Amino acid sequence: MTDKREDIRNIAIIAHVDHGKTTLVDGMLRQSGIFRENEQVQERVMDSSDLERERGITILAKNTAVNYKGLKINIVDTPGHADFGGEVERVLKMVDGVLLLVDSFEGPMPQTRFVLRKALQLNLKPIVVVNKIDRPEARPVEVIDEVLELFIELGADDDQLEFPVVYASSREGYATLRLEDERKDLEPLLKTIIDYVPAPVGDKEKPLQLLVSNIDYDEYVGRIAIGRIDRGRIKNGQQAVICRKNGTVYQSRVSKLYKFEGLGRAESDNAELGDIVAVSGFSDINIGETICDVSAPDPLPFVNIDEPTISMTFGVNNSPFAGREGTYVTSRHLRDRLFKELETNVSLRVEESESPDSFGVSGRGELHLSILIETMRRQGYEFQVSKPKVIMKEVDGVNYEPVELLMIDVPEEFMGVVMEKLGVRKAEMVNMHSATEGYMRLEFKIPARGLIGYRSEFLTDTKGNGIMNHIFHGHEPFKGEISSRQRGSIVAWEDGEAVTYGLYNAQERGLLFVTPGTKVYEGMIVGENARNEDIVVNVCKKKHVTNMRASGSDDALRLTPPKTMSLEQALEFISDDELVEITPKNMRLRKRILNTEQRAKAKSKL
Ligand SMILES: Nc1nc2c(ncn2[C@@H]2O[C@H](COP(=O)(O)OP(=O)(O)OP(=O)(O)O)[C@@H](O)[C@H]2O)c(=O)[nH]1
Ligand SMILES: [Mg+2]
Repeated sequence: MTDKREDIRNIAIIAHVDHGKTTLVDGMLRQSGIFRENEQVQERVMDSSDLERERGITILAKNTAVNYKGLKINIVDTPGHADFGGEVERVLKMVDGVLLLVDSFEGPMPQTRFVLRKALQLNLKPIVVVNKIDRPEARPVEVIDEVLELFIELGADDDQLEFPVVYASSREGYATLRLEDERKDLEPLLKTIIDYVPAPVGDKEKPLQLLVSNIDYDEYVGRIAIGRIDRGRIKNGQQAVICRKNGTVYQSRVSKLYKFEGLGRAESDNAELGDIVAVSGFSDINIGETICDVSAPDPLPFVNIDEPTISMTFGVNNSPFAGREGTYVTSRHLRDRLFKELETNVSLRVEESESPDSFGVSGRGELHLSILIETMRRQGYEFQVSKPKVIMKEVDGVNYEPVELLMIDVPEEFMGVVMEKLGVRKAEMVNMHSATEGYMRLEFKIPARGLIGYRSEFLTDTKGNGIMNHIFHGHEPFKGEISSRQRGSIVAWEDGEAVTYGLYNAQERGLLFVTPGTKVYEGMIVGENARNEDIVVNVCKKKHVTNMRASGSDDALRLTPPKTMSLEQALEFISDDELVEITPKNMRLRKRILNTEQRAKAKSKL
């Protein structure tokens, strides 16, 4: 380690969901002067994909860079949602320090713990940023104590415990070193980064080593590998070898080399130790592989990514409406797409099954999988998926199941109902204390199984006033059966179009999901039965013409507005003998066995 890049700092911004990471990047970009004066720049500009913008969350980690007093700060913005933890794990290999953002009101949350643990394990220098200090309910002094406690709990060494603290408001674009200081701009934060995060060190003169931490795609140049140069230098146009994780090696030419600048990438002729670069020319390069000098193919170790906790099947759509709405509908399409996803989605697993039409897909949570489903749907894929199941593990003949740490903030009045519902789901309270303004903070250990489907119930029970967060805790012996959904499905009797008359009769049984004019098929789920059993209803049934005069027209029949479900809600709703059919235009719920008679027979055999 002879060389040091004093002109560079490489950092990642990590935090719990919504603590203000992407907004902070906005502020840094703005104040570094990369935008023209008066240029209209959208908020959270790094959240660039449609899904990220629609949901207001970061899904993929992304690189950017700002210049500060002649130095370059490479920044990686990371997602805070627990399901995308794999994204954080893989990018931490690119940086020497992290900004750990903590909301000055909420304090450390489950994902704060997860990302801090990962950063400490890699020995990265943390800077604690107490963010959102503009909030009237901010309690920065207590939050720092809580953060310190967390560091100690996670076994931080003395050096790591000496973390600097910066107070900030991402949204207002200022940072200060002391609460009483003037709140002006982000300069104090940038200065702390330069002073505290170590400059990259290594050997500039030794053969090239570049660990690929991210993959991007460009229409013109194809796959782009993104990573940091750990050793040596790279030149545009040079030959290099890729060391794969399976030990094989192949050679190709660097056809384009870029460095990050603001929101974009700038072409560059060469780069060296410490630079974070994007490289094209390697058509099937993957995350975790190392780009090396031809003379010295030495791969670098990649991080161990945590295992998936839930899984579901993705199958070819075999409903009567199959193939009508999608562009990619065959098992070949589905297979290729899923295996392609593995190249960049590092914490995902895909397995073939006994049937060529169905694949097991495992991920880190319901959102991890539902984002994949939503992305594929928008790309023109059509398929069907099963209810997510947790992944069990056998240790010495004993069944172990994933257990999550659940943190809940609720107004006191809702505590009773929350505790009751969680009890049924086999949760065990581990901590409870009162937070500010009549809120209680409750902590539970709960089987991951028990959490599936709980979120929507929780929101209803707390009238939208509760906040819940959970994170993988570990595997524990199976905690016993948890009784599932209390309601059955209302199932369509025949193929056709739902009409007011038929629906009117059906709605007496429960809550409908469809409206007059919706095309349905036998075995499709059109509503939720108030009772714990399925019922078959003919929603296509028209009124007998002869009755016309007696009871007035269809218009007189009032239908309650149908319940519209998000994809996540649909996945939570279905039972094991049901599926969700996904097409670019529609989402339908259905029984696995569509034929009413066959379904009844299958059930009687159970
Ligand atoms: N009051 C206040 N609100 C803020 C501040 N920074 C961010 N917010 C708000 O907090 C919400 C989340 O901000 P983001 O920047 O998307 O948070 P994030 O940490 O990037 O979220 P994920 O990437 O999804 O984990 C947005 O509504 C912001 O407007 C701040 O300094 N003060
Ligand atoms: Mg974000």
